[in-house]
Amino acid sequence: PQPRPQSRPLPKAELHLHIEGTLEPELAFALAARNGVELPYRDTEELRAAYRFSDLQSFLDLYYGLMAVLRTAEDFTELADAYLARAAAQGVRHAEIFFDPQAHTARGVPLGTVVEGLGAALDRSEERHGVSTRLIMCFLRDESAESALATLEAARPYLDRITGVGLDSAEVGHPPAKFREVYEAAAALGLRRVAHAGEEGPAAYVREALDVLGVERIDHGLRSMEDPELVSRLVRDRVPLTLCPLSNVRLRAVDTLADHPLPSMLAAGLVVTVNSDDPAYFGGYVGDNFDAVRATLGLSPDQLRLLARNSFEASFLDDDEPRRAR
Ligand code: ES4
Ligand code: ZN
Repeated sequence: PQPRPQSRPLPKAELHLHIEGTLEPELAFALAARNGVELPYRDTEELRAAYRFSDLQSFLDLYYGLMAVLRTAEDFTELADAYLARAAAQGVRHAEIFFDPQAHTARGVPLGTVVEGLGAALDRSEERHGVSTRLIMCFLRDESAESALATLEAARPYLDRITGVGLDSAEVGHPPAKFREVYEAAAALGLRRVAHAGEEGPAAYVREALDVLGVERIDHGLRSMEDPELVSRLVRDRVPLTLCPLSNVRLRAVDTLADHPLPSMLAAGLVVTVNSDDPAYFGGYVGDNFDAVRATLGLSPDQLRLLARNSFEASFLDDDEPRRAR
């Protein structure tokens, strides 16, 4: 049965959200027309029909391709503003937003265009949507460590807008340790650190992200469950894991939503949160993810409230900042 959306959604923070993954087919076609970009799809239906992912890589191929429509600062402003409006409607009061600088600079879109464009939407987000924000710059792990370092260097003029760094894209074969140097440099610049790990890659990548990169949060971290000693450590140190249930189903990290380890992760005492990852591609925004796990995994109201509380605890909001929650 379709989950019944909550009439008054739980206030929550979203901590795992790729802004490029909020590009809805309708906006993609509007931007393509405006920018004179030709898309290899006739219309939005044909595009949506192409969302038949078998794994992370087949998703990433489509995702990077569709970004061709994002050209101007205004495009990025519209993209972020549309996300913030949808997120606010689903109870999001705080959003920590990933972006992929290299996916844009590689196509000739300057980093300043991306950051200023996103920044314009973020600057008015509290006023317009009631959502506080942070921006996290992700390095593409299937690109070289040198490219990541150059990206960090290029971001220096914009660091007042950037809270932290992350690591995303194709995981297997690109272990965290490849980025030791760039994470050391990021830490020296006062940036917070997170990384995708244990989505398709093994639990060992989760350990390595903690030990070598010094990350404060793990994005996904699903496969941590294969390593009981690691689970104990994550519980003891209260390392948050930003789970994305609908993403895991679409990218086949789990067979079905009913098989998702979220309940056992909660039972183990892990600080887990629920997030949308790439909502335009994976069938829903963060409230839709909450609705789906509630309906399919039978989470209790207390468990749902715990997930929401975890999201604020795991955020990079300062303790004295208004969190617009409760
Ligand atoms: C991503 Cl689901 C996922 N995993 C890794 N990298 C990504 N970039 C955008 N979505
Ligand atoms: Zn992700």
